[in-house]
Amino acid sequence: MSDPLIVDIHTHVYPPAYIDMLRARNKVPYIHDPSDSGPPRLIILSSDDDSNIPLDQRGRPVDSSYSDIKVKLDFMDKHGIDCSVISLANPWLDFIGEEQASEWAQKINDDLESTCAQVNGAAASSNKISRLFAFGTLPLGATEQVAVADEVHRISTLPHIRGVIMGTTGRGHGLDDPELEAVWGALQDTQLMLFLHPHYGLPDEAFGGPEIVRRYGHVLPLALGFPLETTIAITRMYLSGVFDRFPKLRILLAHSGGTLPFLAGRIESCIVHERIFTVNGGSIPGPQRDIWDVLKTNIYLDAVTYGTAGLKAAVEAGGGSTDRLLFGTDHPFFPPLNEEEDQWTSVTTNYKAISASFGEDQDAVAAVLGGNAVRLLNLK
Ligand code: 5CU
Repeated sequence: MSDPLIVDIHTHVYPPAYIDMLRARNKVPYIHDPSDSGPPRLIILSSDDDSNIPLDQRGRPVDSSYSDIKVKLDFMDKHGIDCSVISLANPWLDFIGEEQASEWAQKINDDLESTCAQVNGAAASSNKISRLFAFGTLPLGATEQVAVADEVHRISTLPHIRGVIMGTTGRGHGLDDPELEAVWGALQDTQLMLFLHPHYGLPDEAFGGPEIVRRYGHVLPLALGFPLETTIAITRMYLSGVFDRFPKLRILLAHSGGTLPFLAGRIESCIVHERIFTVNGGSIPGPQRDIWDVLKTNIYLDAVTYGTAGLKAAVEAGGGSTDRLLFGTDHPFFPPLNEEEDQWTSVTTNYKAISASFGEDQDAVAAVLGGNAVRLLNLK
């Protein structure tokens, strides 16, 4: 069998204009340039902006890998990645309100489109597939939800946009918000994939308070807060009947669905044992479709889980076939701590987990590494 195509569907960028905007801010999210000319600090998580930590050490260092597409292309070459579907990194445009939200969304989406066009135009014609595609971003803070839906329709006509990335708060009130109905409708009509990604984690109290969070750096917010945030968001969306009203939505969940594959049975069982949903005074029934049906029909999972147990649960939750699981790296997050390292451990760990989980079936490995992305996102 020839080498499989490798497609990275979980890989982020901050276009230079977005970096400049973060640099001009002094509250989360922002970039701080230390006085000692050390590397700039990216302070985007609420737990990053801790007044007990000196400003010059808050957050994490941010280098050109976050914004320079050439660095992304080098990273792809180094890790054997043929094609990447790039997306704006968190917290996207969540903090930008009203008319500025639409301006920024158009700017970022047009920038992503032209970056893909330029890179693909310059790439060797012998490549098996174009180098770059993108998930667009949405002006979720716009005054009217129709402005968000309009941007979905607009970007669906751009040649390299294959979906949109969205955080778990939607328009600020979670994904069961009626204010998102027009957005779900637009996504269903255009069949753009929605890449649902966490950013806010859980309140510090869930981990024992800020001191405990600080003690363990980013481990609690990223390892536990992010996946639980995703699980809560998609569960609220499901409970409110979004998948009954929009049965053709396509959603890609970050980090293999957080903990959804493991908890789906428990969610289903609790619904079956819940007599009345108190929404609207108890007159609204719970979801009509069972969660297993939604997992098999509407939901796709990335393979960014760093272990065989998570990957196997992801496949099992989707009905046992590997055709809903898609390789990703999370670049530029989780760079090696030792700069001498050639390949990133965060990436090789995922490659190894895919091989250890499905290695007996080379077709399954090829599907997860790239075949599924090519088919589902119509990559050429
Ligand atoms: O694990 C991840 O996906 C990330 C991410 O996307 N952004 C971030 O700030 N940290 C980790």
